[in-house]
Amino acid sequence: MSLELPDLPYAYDALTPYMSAETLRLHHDKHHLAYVNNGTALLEKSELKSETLENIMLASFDNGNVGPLFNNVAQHWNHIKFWEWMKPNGGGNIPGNLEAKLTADFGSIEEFKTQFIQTGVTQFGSGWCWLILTSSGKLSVTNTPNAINPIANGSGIPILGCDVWEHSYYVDYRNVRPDYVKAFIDSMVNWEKVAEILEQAL
Ligand code: MN3
Repeated sequence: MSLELPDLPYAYDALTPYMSAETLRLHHDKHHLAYVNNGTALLEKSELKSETLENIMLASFDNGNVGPLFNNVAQHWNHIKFWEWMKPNGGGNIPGNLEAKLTADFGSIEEFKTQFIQTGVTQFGSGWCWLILTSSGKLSVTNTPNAINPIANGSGIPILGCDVWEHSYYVDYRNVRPDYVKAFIDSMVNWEKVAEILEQAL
């Protein structure tokens, strides 16, 4: 598996005013590229280099005792998905099947959003917050530190994820992480993509 930086699926200024072109240039062209370059250099020396991205994450997770190979490869996976989980004019209407499942498992869309934002805000330090499909077939929200994701720790299938590292919001929101996660869920999420991932997971 060679690691390649994907193009952003939209223009750098496509998510304004919720996420600026400056943030996307730094985040995609510098941070994501660094994970690709560092992961590539580490994979060259690894016996895992011909494995799939998911297998490399699983094999290098080591029960949470993660090293540089896991961190860079998992961050590569996390960011490929993160770019796809957003779109211009995002947020808004949630497709019927996903809306019904969220309502069934959280009680209401508002309750889901409240829990997702709270889960993002309470991740101490760098990390991610997630909507996952658990092994019991229910949607749930969870957070993870640093590069760890639900595939690696086995908590569920990631349906949606939000990067809550400071590099994701500090240019636009400074220290106010709650406003960023709220803007993500209300105005940036590509719900059609999320619904598609849920259908595949079910
Ligand atoms: Mn990031």
